[in-house]
Amino acid sequence: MTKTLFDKHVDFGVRQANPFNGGPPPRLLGQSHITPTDLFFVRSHGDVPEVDVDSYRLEVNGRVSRHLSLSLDEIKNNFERVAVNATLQCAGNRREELMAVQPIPHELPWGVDAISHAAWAGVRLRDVLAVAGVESEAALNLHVEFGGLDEVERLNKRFRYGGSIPLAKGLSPEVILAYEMNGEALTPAHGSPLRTIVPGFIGARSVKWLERITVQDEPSHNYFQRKAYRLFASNARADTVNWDNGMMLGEMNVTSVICSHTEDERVGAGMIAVQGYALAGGGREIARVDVSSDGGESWMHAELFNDTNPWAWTLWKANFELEPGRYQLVVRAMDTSANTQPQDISQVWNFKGYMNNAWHRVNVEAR
Ligand SMILES: Nc1nc2c(c(=O)[nH]1)N[C@H]1C(S)=C(S)[C@@H](COP(=O)(O)O)O[C@H]1N2
Ligand SMILES: [Mo]
Repeated sequence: MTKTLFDKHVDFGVRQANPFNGGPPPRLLGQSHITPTDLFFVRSHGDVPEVDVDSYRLEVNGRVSRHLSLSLDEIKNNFERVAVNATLQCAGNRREELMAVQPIPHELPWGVDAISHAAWAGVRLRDVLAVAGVESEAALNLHVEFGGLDEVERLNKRFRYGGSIPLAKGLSPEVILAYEMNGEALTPAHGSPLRTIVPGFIGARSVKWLERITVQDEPSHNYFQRKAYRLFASNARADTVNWDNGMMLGEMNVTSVICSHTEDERVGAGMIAVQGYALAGGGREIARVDVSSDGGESWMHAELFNDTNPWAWTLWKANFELEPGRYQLVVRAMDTSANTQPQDISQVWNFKGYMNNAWHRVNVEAR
C-alpha cells in the first residue's frame, strides 16, 4: 500500500508538516479498537530527533540512591517485558470546536482526531526505579520528570521537551517505558527507541524519545509542564494570565465523540448507525453512553464495546430510524465515578484550548 510521510496512511490528515502533526480521518478512527500505527495520531512540538540506538542511553537520576545509565539492550534484557493496551489523547483534542466560540491563536485546530489506541510493550517504570533505589514509601509528594531528546523553540529559547507526573502514579504498574507499539519497534514519529506511556493521563506526559528520568521534589520546570498544558478559567487571557494559577493537567476527563458522521453530512433516510468513541480518565471506566438525534431532547443508550481495560477507550454504537429532515446527533458519556460531560461548549472554553469534553454535536440531513 502507498504510504506518505512518516509511513502514515494515505488518508492520514496532516495538520502541520513541520513539525509533523496529524491524525486519522474520524471514520477510520472509530472502526477498530486498536488504531493501526499508520493511522495513529502524531503530536510533536519539535522535529523528530535522530537517535543512534547503539549509543543511546537512558539516564535515571535525582532523588534516587543509585544513578542509572542504561542502554536499550540493558532495558530490554534486565527488566520484565510487560504489555499495556492504552489510549493516548492529546489535551488539545477537539480544540477546533473551542476555536469556533472564540479564536485560539498559535494552537493546532484538532478535530476529534487527536486520540488513538495502541498495544504498547516495554518495561514498568517502577521496576527501573526500584533498581535506582526508589520504593513506594518514597512516593509521598515526589514527582518523576521525563526528559525528551527533541528540541523545541518557545519564547525565543531552544530547549528539550519534558514533563512530569506524581511519583505515586509513576509507581503504578500501568506506567511503562515502551519500546514496542502494535507488535513492532516504536517508529521515529512515535518516540523511538523509547517513550513513556502514562495511561489515564493527557498524552503530553507520555514523553517520546525519552532520555532522562529524574525523581524530584517538584513538578518539572519544563515549559510544557509550567506553562503549556495548564487549564485556566474561561476569562483568563494569554497576555494577562498568572501562569501559576492554572491547573497542571494530569488525569483526563470523561469524553465521548461521534466518528461516523461529519457536520452537515447528508445521509439516506431510514436506519442509520451512529458510532464513536468514549474515554474516561485516571483509571475510571465508561459506565454509559447516551446518544440523541434531536439535539438532546431525548436520549437512548448506546451499545458499548470495550475490553474491560480501564486504560482503553470504549467504542459505542446506536441505531436511529430517520425520516427525511434535519437532525442534531449528540453524544454524552458517564464514567464509573458518575462524572459526565458539560452540555455547553462555552463552559469549557479556555485560552489554550484544552480538555474540551462538552457534549459532541453533529448536524445531519436525512433525505
Ligand atoms: N519528546 C516529546 N514527547 C512528546 C511530545 C513532544 O512533542 N515531544 N508530545 C506530547 C504530546 S502533547 C502528545 S499528545 C503525545 C502524542 O503522542 P503520539 O505522537 O505518539 O501520538 O506525545 C507527547 N510526548
Ligand atoms: Mo498533547
